[in-house]
Amino acid sequence: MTTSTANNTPATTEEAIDGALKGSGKINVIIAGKTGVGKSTLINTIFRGNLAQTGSGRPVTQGTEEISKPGHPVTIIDTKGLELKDYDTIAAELMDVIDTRSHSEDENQHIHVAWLCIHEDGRRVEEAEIELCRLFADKKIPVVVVITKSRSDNGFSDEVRKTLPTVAAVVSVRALPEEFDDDGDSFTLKPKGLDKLILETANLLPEAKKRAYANALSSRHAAATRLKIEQAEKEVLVAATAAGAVAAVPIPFSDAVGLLPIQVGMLAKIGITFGMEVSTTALTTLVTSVLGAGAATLVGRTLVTGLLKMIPGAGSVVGGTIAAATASSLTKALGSAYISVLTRFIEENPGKELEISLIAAELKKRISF
Ligand SMILES: Nc1nc2c(ncn2[C@@H]2O[C@H](COP(=O)(O)OP(=O)(O)OP(=O)(O)O)[C@@H](O)[C@H]2O)c(=O)[nH]1
Ligand SMILES: [Mg+2]
Repeated sequence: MTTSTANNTPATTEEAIDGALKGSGKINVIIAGKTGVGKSTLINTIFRGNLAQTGSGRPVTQGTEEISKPGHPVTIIDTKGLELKDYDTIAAELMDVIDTRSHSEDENQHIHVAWLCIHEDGRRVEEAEIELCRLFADKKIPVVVVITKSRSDNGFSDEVRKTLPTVAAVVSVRALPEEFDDDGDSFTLKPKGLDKLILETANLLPEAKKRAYANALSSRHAAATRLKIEQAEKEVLVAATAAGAVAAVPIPFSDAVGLLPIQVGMLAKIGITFGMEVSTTALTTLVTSVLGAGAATLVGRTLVTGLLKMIPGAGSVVGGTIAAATASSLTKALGSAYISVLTRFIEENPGKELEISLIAAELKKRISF
């Protein structure tokens, strides 16, 4: 009960939080395209935290800059100079960056996907863009072509698909609303294609990166919310199964606190998918705000009592033993309650940072302990 089991069940709350952090990993995205096509705007729209504006940019080579932010799992490799005369030098440098990263034993260094941005108004795929796609294909980096500032496609995306047959997807987007005034009649074109870009990119990422990706996405997009919920539900299933395994031999009620590290890990992982800052401090705050500072002992027991109230017929367990099915359902109940509180928060506050104390208070209300 108090030691880690072979299936990596955490033994302490610290271990649980650490596991949630380490298991999330990093995602590295190359974004390439001519100056002014809308790369930075796209990054700030798709990802949380105004990444391109507030993240620190580190020049890596003449043509590339790495943008990252503490507690944010995405690093952007922003590539400039696609239109410049010395494109060849810049492309060669970019390939060096890719090679160095892909040879690293740390998978968190690898490039996971590339977005090649082409301005719709240009209506043409340049030689440099064709060449870059060929290089990405050689390096086995999946590519999404993003046709930016889109107003009317008029067959351009089909042409792009034909010209760049190796790319995984072509998505037309409008990252910002556009207002027109036509002889006094004003109308607005709303942003478009962003949900599609989010989902196409999700399809290209390995399963192990889905939690990090869900974290990185801004909750202002419906597709992001959907991915966050889907991923959080997976975390709940895994935790419920682990709790069931711990209680495979019915455990005395007083030992139910042994389930706590599993539930702490689950809360942390759900918090990450919904966009919590990915750091030990932030996740510890998240957990203690729900469970209290002495989470591992007394409060844990109160939590179990509170959760048991949520399961019809389980009240009789108090004082007796907790069976696998009960351990599993109370973990599920806690997870579902947390997902529903978080979902409500992001739906009411799209694109905003999570307010942990508010969310914790709401969860406490629901599980009534
Ligand atoms: N109308 C409209 N304007 C956009 C859109 N996306 C970006 N812009 C504007 O285009 C200009 C350039 O956008 P950026 O995001 O800075 O372009 P960039 O590719 O990062 O440019 P560099 O960093 O210089 O290479 C800005 O004025 C944006 O506001 C869009 O979807 N629609
Ligand atoms: Mg930029």
